[in-house]
Amino acid sequence: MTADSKTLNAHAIRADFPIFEQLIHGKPLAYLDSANSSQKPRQVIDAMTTFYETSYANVHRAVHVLGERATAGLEGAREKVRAFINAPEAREVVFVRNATEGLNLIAYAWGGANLGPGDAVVVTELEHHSNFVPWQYIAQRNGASFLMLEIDDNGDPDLSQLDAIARDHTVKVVATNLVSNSLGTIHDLGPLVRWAHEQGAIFVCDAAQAAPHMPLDVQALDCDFLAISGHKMCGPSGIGAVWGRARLLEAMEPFLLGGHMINSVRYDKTTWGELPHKFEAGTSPIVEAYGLGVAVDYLSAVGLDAIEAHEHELVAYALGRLGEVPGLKLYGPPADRRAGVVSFNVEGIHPHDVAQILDMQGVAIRAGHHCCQPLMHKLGLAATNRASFYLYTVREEIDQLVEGLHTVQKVFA
Ligand code: C6P
Repeated sequence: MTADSKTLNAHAIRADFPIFEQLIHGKPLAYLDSANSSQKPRQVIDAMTTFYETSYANVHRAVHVLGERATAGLEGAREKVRAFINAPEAREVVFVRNATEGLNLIAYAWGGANLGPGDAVVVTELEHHSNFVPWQYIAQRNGASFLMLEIDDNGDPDLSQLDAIARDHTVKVVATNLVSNSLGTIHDLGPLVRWAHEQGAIFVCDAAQAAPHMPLDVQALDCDFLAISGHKMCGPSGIGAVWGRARLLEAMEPFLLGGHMINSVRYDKTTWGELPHKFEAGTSPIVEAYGLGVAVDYLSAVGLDAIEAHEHELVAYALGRLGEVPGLKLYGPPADRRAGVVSFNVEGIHPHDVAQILDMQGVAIRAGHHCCQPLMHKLGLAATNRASFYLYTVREEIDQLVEGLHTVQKVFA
């Protein structure tokens, strides 16, 4: 498989993922919960084990050979993430635990210092709580307004509200996701980014669901900050990254304080280290970052274009097959406008019951509000079922889901 391939062979890719070598409740595993967290290829698992066995030590503070190897592993991963998102400089890539921590870093360190009365933060009704609650909290704490763009009948943020917002507020932050985790919508962020910059605002992109599934380019997006999570893109848990423009990061105060992030510490004054260290207090998630770098290599070798095309194809197939299930309601846009996410409800059956009976048949989906309570509120729902796909997902798993849903309906008949 090369990065030039337009298609991928999901059955062949699947063989890289040891998790599929088992039966769940005596059935083949249909893992349709990748938007929650992805499975890991042997390449990542083995590379991390080898790193622990041959190269592990703390980073940036040891002169011995293991310290040098570990530091090279961590910094090599930073460069891989830089290239993956086409960031100008590796020092603009800050390692964090996950997208949530990354978005908190931006909200606290940038928002905390730059928001005040008369200012506004604009998010959308489609945000995950991780790109909603930190902004709501910081805006309210600083006396700024927190505004939410409602969605229109197509499920897209309604941009007709922008003029009124610009008239009444000084907009300082616009923060949205690129791919919705609940509906799978791939947003055309261009108009909103341009509007944000016309207002003199920064644009914060939550790319937690985009990074695993499509090519990312922070320069083409023209965003100012972007956050990703490693565990959703074949990497380990406990590692994510924030990218920010160097001039913004340099002007910001740190988020967490302590070891490693300083330049000098005296009784009366402490000065901060250079980027990215200013934002990486304490011992880094060393092997996790290294593993994320290997995951980036893995995804790049398959090709993000190929992954995106594979997911569009799976979503189209899933929407067709799920349409055959009586009493099933689907949410979200057409297949060509969404990543590998299908949200649905089965008439008269609580999503948690659906998910539990599917689990007995080896089918793993997520049921709940998906950390998107404002969106659920708009849709008038407490929860949905959500099946989500990735590069290792095959049509047979979707067939298993559909069969499972027929069983769910029989159980509840
Ligand atoms: N969404 C889902 O099942 P963390 O938990 O920090 O790695 O990612 C947070 C996050 C931020 N933004 C979006 C768009 C997300 O989808 C998520 C995580 C998971 O949809 C867990 S709630």
